[in-house]
Amino acid sequence: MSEVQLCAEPAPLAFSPARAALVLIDMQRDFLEPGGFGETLGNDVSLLQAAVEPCQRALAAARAAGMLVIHTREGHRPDLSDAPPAKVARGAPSRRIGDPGPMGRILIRGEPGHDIVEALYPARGEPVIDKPGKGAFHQTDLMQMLRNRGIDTLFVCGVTTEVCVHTTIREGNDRGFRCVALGDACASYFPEFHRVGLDMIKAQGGIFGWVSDAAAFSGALD
Ligand code: TIU
Repeated sequence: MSEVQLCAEPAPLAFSPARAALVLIDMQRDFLEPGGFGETLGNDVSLLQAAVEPCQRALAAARAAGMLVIHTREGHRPDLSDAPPAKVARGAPSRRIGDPGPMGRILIRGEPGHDIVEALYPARGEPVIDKPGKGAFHQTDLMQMLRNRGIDTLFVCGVTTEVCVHTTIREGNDRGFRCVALGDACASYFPEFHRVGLDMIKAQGGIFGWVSDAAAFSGALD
């Protein structure tokens, strides 16, 4: 497929699907289901469910177009050797990273809660990036993967808009990628942060990216 046009803000964007990747950020049970890390921080996790269907739509379109699809998961080694104490110390004292929860140890790799929700489960061959931080580039091999494939444009979905999605878009923008948030395929525990988070990306002529949605993305690939 040659270049296609995407409706986006602050301006439309032409991209080549062969040089683009769909990046699904942290659609993990620990963030979307009761009992995980998100809830331990005091959040209403049901607010994130709104992003699942638009993510499914974007995922189906990217797969059908043969586009690179990358999934990320936030989490840590079982011995917590990669978890900064300043991060572990946050949240309710009895329910912190590494503590037992209803879906296994909270935000620990290999535990059920750390895995991706069933509706968006990675297909065979789709890379899954395990990241210790909020951004998907920090301490991961994402940059190498994108460089190896000649990727220049990232479509970013997932949770939460103002935390891991934002950090990843900011990191990607600084590394020279054109980053597009698919707004309805992102969600936050704070609807206001979601809205303003998307506004921040596209303000000032698209200061660090573009904002579009799952329908426009799948329509562009049709
Ligand atoms: N708490 C919150 O909003 N987010 C995170 O801790 N991680 C992600 O955004 N994935």
